[in-house]
Amino acid sequence: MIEKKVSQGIISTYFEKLERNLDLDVAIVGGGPSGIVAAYYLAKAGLKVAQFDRKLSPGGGMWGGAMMFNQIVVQEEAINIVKDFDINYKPYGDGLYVMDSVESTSALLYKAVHEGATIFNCYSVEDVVFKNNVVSGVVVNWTPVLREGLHVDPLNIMAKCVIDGTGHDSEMCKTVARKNGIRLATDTGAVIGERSLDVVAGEEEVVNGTKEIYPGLYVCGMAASAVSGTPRMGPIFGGMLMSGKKVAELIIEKLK
Ligand code: 48F
Repeated sequence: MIEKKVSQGIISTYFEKLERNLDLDVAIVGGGPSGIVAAYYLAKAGLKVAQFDRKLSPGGGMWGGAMMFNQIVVQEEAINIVKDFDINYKPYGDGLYVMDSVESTSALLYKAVHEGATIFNCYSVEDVVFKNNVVSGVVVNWTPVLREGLHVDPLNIMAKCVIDGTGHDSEMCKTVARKNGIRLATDTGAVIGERSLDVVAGEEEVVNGTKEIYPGLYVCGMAASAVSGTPRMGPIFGGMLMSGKKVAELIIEKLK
């Protein structure tokens, strides 16, 4: 009965994959470009890493380029990362390069999973596990359960480190600060909120702001800008890639 075998194949391997990922080195919340880059380098270093995105198609804001013109721009400093992912790029002058956003996003996703990271799509992270004042895991539920407002309890996934890669909303940082009355490693102790657009400052400061923002909780990408109150930068993606690589390096150093 091939019909039964097809279903069995999916169910048994899916639950084996889920069980294997109940205890992680790193849980990444959000499947945007910075988080995917982090997943790739963490997996490459041999760490057990899973990434959770609430959407059917992870990739965050990279698919659509700018205003759905599906090209993106990357600066010279990030080209080594682009090469690690085998993405085609064209020089455009002034130290800038252009890339196809669909090729770029799919390459990031493919290489991260191929390197050993697991991506769970349609998962919303609704909270963290908070033990002895350390962020120690994530609390997950199906996105459709949350959208429908169904009264269904979530599951817990333990992790030595959690990365907030949720983009402009910096959801994990906000949740941890609000629910536990703690101070984050920002100037005010709270999520400051991103500032208006400035490409040069935004790109530099998103990398500077990529850090352990609270014990066990790291922040990368636009979430790092939002938390530390630095400018947005628009559809230039070098800072996102460099932020993802930096957060991976910080965690590899910590867990070594
Ligand atoms: O915003 P997003 O693309 O993350 P990023 O890595 O990159 C930002 C750029 O795309 C762009 C930019 C570049 O200059 O400014 O905006 O910071 O992707 C964030 C992902 O996180 C998912 C969301 O679906 C998106 O794919 N996400 C957000 N909150 C949750 C979540 C959550 N609570 N649980 C699961 N996924």
